[in-house]
Amino acid sequence: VVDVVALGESMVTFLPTRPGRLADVPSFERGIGGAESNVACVLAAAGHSVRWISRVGDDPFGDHLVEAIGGYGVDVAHVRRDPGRPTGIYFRTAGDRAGDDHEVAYYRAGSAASAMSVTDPDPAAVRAGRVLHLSGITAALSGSCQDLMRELTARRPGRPLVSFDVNHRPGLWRDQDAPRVLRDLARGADLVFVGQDEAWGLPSAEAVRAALPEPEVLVVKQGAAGATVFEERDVTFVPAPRVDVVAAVGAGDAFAAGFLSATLRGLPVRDRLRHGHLMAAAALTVPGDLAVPPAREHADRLVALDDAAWG
Ligand code: KDG
Repeated sequence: VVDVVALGESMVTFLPTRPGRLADVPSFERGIGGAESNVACVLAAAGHSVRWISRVGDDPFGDHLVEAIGGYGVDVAHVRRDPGRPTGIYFRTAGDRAGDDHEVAYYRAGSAASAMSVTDPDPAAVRAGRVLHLSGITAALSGSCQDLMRELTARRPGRPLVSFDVNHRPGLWRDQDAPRVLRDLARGADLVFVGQDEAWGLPSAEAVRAALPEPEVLVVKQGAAGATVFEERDVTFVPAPRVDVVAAVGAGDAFAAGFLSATLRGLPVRDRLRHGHLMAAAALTVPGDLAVPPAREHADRLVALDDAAWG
């Protein structure tokens, strides 16, 4: 049994080599992106056994994703190659310091991953972890992917702990009611991550909890301020460290990985949040979607700093 299975589409990412509008940028640097594989890579770097499940094209970008994600120590044996559909790619700018105005251009419609369904990938491989990590992005990829997400978030006896990051990406949802679909999926999960800015227009973390009472653990991320965890009767807010943001993309994934890692290690709620913030800080301070996170011993020392250091 692996610690975590993460399922979702990954893409080769192209980052501009200088600032400006996508329309003007003359050259790009290659990276890797994909919310769920970002989580998988950070967890593997933190010493967990992790499997990434997906589909990629039988093409050079598919080769690159499998090699790069496998290079983090993630098990990629269950990534299927599709000779008839391409690997998705995307281009993006870094945006302003908060990452708010970054431009994204996806080339992923009809991708190999969009053909995922309730029977492909192998259902047994998907349920083989202690934790199954999913995100709302998958539900936007195709009808068959949305069916798969409904199946994986259905409450059934013996399923792994289902972790769900809402990850509302407005550019992927055409005429569908994304907020409703995402809220329905979140209801079926055991652990939910949601940013206050994507939380159905609700004004506070408490309002989000009132609207989403089902998950055992609900984490509401409040941007640069910090994050609040709701579990049973307990409510815990932990501030985030102040960092100079280079690019915000990928910070939510890193946060989820830090929180999940600390959860798997049975750490108290304050430390689970601090591990999330630390991993997010590592991702916020690099241009790419994925940063090399601090090693576990190093992260533990930073988490143990006194409250004054944590603000
Ligand atoms: O969370 C970061 C992801 O958004 C990025 O890596 C790409 O998965 C991605 C997406 O669909 O936007």
